Amino acid sequence: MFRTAIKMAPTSASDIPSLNLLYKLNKLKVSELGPLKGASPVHNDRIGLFHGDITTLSVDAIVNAANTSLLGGGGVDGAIHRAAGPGLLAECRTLGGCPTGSSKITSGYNLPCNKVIHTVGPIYDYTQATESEKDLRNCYLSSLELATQNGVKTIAFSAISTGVYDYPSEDAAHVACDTVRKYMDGDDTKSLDKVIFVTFEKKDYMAYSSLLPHHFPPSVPASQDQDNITRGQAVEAEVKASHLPNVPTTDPADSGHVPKKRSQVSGE
Ligand code: AR6
Repeated sequence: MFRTAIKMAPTSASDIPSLNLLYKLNKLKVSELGPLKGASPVHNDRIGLFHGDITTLSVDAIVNAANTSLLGGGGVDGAIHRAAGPGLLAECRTLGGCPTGSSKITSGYNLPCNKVIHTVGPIYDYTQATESEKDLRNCYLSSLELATQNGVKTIAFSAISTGVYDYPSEDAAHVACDTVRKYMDGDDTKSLDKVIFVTFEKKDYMAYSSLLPHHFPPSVPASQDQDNITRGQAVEAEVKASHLPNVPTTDPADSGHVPKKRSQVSGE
């Protein structure tokens, strides 16, 4: 029997719900931890949450969780290389690798995005947690800096290091949210139109759902905001509702990713 692969239409940045919309629709709840000191709702229209395959996103740049060789691997790296085609590997071969915590940029080739930013996350080390956190922070920061330097307006991050590299999901989501928020706080020119956090496995979706409201709290309690929803916002909500992630009950079909097996780590 023949099986025909069904290619999903790419999802654009504007199709991905912002935190403001997720709060209005009650898809994101106020954090039980309360807002982080210094956190505010100012960026909530420019932060998005997507649950699914990053290779389907038609944004300016997607961020790959690569290894120091930059020559491909499993997990999201493998998915990106498969979808981009051989041109991506050919360009990666010219880059001379990349150290942990740093990032390099290439074209997107057959992907619906324009650019791929390849960042190298830390292999999580419980005995050197501070070092791992510093490296992960630098991944997000160097990717954001590269994005700004290259005129990238919409960027989607995979959950760096939370797969084969074993970084605990909640700790990694905290680092991701904190680094992005601080970068946006300091970005007076508003160089970025949208920063999207992409989650693939349920554990990462749950981590972001609980930590995003801590770092990017709603302006007013969600219940009051729902009462104040305007007609325009209601239409916007209806249009985007079809793209909203439901709380997943299972993990997505494998994309070459085998979670949590140190023996899978190669190429370093
Ligand atoms: N779309 C979005 N996210 C995905 C996808 C996808 N198609 N596939 C997996 N993820 P991992 P790491 C998520 O293991 O931990 C590679 O072999 C996944 O659920 O891809 O940084 C590299 O070459 C997880 O949340 O990257 C390196 O050797 C996140 O992507 C090594 O793995 C990162 O998981 C890097 O390990």
